Amino acid sequence: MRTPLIVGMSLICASNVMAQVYDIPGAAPSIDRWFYPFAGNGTEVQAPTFAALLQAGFDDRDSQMLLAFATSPTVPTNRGARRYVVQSARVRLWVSADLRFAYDPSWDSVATSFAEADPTREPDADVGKPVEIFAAGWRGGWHPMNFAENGPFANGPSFPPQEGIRNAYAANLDASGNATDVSRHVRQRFEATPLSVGTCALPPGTMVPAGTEFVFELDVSSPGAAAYLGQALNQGRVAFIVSTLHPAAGGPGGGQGDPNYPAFYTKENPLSPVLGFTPRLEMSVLAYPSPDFNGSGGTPDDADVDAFFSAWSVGDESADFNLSGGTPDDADVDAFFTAWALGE
Ligand SMILES: [Ca+2]
Ligand SMILES: [Ca+2]
Ligand SMILES: [Ca+2]
Ligand SMILES: [Ca+2]
Repeated sequence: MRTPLIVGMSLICASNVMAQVYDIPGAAPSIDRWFYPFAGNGTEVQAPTFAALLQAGFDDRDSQMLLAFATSPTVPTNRGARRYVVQSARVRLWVSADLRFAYDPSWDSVATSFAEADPTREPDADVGKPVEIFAAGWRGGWHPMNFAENGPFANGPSFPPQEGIRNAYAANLDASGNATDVSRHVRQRFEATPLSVGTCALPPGTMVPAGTEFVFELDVSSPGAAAYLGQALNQGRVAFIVSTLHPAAGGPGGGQGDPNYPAFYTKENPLSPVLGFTPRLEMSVLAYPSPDFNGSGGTPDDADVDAFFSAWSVGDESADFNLSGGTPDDADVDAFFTAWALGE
């Protein structure tokens, strides 16, 4: 009866490939969407970001850019959200509109965006507003895996305009990676915490020309970001929102007058492939083995313990559960049972 044993071992190896760092060298987005009540269906050639500060009926962060990137199959899925450690992650975007905003490389407090007459308003210490990237939060039954690039801005009508209805939103994260909508944080008077403030090669305060590259080096070390990214990698798609608090010129909701806010190339822009301006994600991920050791899916159970010890007892590298290298030892048993008891 050797054959079943061989089959069993191959399953073990298939579900627990050796300790590995996976690199996403520069993925194009599956979604780059101007996320705005009156925008189109995801095929726009640029995505503007602007604010409708304190304007009833509109979110403060009125016009956002939704980005989603497939991380699978480059990074294997279903190891369990806690089994991924993102070592680095950055997003690159290119400015599509010429000389419309000044470069601000640092975070600004929400109090700098309060009304002029508000006694709690704080002066902005540096010229301009930062370009920020946030985790994406979701409502209306949507999530990164079921939302298409032409998915609905809101589940109900977008007109007349309403606050707080967008299906994807710029989010703060708690320590478990849970999202809170920051789209109205100016009127709700709390700070928004992006994953990164975009930087470029210009001196601070400079008006930004079209074609300027913005790099967002994501904070991957905070517990909330680590949890958020782990959940995304476990499923196979990660989503972000790019947002700024540049007030739109013109009437409520923006869109009139001379624009003074950023806009970014999308993958649909005919110039993006020519000039290399397609948005991209670069990510390096350490993926630990899963306590679902036999790859059966579902909650790890006794069969996974058996499968682990079958590999461990013969010194198989798949049982190096803590990725320390060398022959699997007692520390790997501890690491396995710690993950097994957590159910992931
Ligand atoms: Ca698009
Ligand atoms: Ca500023
Ligand atoms: Ca299993
Ligand atoms: Ca080890």
